[in-house]
Amino acid sequence: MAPRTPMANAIRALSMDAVEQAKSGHPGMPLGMADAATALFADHLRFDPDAPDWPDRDRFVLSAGHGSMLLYSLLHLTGYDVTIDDLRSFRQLGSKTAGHPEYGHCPGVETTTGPLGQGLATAVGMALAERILNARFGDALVDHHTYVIAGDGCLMEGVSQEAIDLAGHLKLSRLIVLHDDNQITIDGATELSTSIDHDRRFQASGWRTVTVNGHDQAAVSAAIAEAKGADAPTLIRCRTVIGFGSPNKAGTSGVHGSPLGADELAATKEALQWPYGPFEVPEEVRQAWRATAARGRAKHQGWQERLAAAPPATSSAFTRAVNRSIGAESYQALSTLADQFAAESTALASRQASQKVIEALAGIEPTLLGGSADLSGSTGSRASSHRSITPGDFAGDYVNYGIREHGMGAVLNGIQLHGGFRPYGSTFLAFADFARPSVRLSALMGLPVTYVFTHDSIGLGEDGPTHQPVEHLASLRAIPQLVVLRPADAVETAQAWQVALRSTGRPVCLVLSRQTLPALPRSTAEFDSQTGRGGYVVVEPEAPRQVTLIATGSEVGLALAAAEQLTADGTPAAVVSLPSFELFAEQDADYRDQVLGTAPRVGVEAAIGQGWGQVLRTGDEFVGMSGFGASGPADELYEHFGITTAAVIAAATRSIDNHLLRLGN
Ligand SMILES: Cc1ncc(C[n+]2csc(CCOP(=O)(O)OP(=O)(O)O)c2C)c(N)n1
Ligand SMILES: [Mg+2]
Repeated sequence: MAPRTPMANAIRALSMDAVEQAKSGHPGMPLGMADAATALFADHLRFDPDAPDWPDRDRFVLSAGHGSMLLYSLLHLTGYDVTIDDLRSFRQLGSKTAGHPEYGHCPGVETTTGPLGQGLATAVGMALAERILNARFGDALVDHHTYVIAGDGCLMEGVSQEAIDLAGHLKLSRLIVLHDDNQITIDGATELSTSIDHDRRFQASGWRTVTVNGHDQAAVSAAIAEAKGADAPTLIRCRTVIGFGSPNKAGTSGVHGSPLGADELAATKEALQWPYGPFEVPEEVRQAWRATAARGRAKHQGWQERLAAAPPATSSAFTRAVNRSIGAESYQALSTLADQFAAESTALASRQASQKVIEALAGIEPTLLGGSADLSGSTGSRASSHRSITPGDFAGDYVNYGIREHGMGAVLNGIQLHGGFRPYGSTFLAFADFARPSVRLSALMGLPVTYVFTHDSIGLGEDGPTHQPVEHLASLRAIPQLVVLRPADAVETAQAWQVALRSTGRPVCLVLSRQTLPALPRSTAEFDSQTGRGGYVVVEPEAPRQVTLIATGSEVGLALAAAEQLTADGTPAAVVSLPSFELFAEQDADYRDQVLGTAPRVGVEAAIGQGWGQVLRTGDEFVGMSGFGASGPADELYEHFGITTAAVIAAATRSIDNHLLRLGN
């Protein structure tokens, strides 16, 4: 037995035991990758279990998240705060050791994984952030690698190609991916559904590739050593046997995702020459594992000394970056801009107002890292001072993500998780669907990533229904822990950016118009009584309200026109702007009641009505879309789909009648 085999077998045994105890989980992957992971952690990975958040640690991402017990075993054995009891409570409610690794639940888990491919793409963001931060602060403070274990499934998912292409193009040479090349997925052999040549695929994308026996720790270690000095990212194909050691299940999909069962577990331990009981690890193996942390601890100490010796301006800028702090001057610039928009009654498309915000922030907010999925101009996401990151040159502050929305979202998450930046990325709202799995993970992980989604309705006009979002607002609002903002004018847009920058624990989507929006009637911009509240009264008639018109974004202007006429014709109407359902829902009931009033209501939004039940009651009316849009000039589309002043007035009358009828009954 090679000297390190017992270390790998400790991972195997703990993983099998935990899955058995939980009566659920995935033993195949930890059994198969235990050797490769041992080579990585014991020989290369730079970590300090006492400082899981040390900024210059290597990052390790288990993209094949179903193999979570591999990671939990490693964290336990190397000395993180993951106890044997934590392993015993694998997959139980409230435990650190969730079914799939969850960011924020367990020290040493760098990102939430489980949706295949997502971890790999997130790791590309980490590797990118490392290089950009290195360009700013130098090798003394930022000089680490990003390692990934990815399975066949990760490499099949489309997002992997988006991420691989970007990583190869940018020459993220500090990214090293270990492929658990076992040629098995759940349905059976990979040949059921793929015959891809990964070497040629990765090489064509600008990567180095090497194939090793994944059960030969020395070979894996040598491949990693070589990859660390390379000038391109490396794929190490570790040829492995899924369920390695299991006499009857190794090499089959049967070992992928169910407990081995008592008999097979015993037979496997015997085959591995592991004569120990459940969750038992002999002391010499424990010691060997704990010793692996020494290298990282020493590196951490050296790094702390270098940080302490750095010039104060450098260390404070570095600390600010890793804390992802937004400077006071940025908030100041935002409120100055909002004041100016209010004073000048600026009429702008909200995408243009957003561009002005970005222009104002780009020069003064070093943590802000811009980018777009090839729609920089149309979404207004790029400032004149922005400089693109280019292959091998990371001294910029703007990422050209290419037409890769899903990958962009994952990379945004990776950048945010890495630390050093507050990233935003832009595309059209209709293509938010392409980014959705990443947006969902931003929300699940509570990452304050900013998504800039423009061209937010039929108001984009001629590009037609493929590009006109209809259900997207509702579907984004359905994601928990995500703030969606659809500002109605330039002031609200600046304030929406303020929400984004202030956010610490959740992502923000800015939903912006292509078409010009008139300024709402107001004399001042006050974040705390306007967008900061999620919803507020824009116009209150002098006489008591007989109807309340509630709208978002471009439709607030429509509601204002309708209210003016209604009030003039003897039906006093109030207008409420509701840029964010989520923020509004968080206000106290008194405030919400005061804003919404008791009068009959009409909701107006050029989108489907799903979700409006939060503010509309039985008898209230909704003016919006009930199907897909169409290609044509925007004004004609609003007419065609009946989202007009006249329609809102008619809906107001209906709403009043409905409520009268209900009272009469
Ligand atoms: C996006 C996504 N689709 C489907 C799944 C369900 N799933 C989990 S593991 C798996 C098979 C993965 O195969 P592979 O990566 O080769 O893992 P192995 O069986 O070798 O451990 C599937 C389909 C998932 N987790 N994520
Ligand atoms: Mg596989």
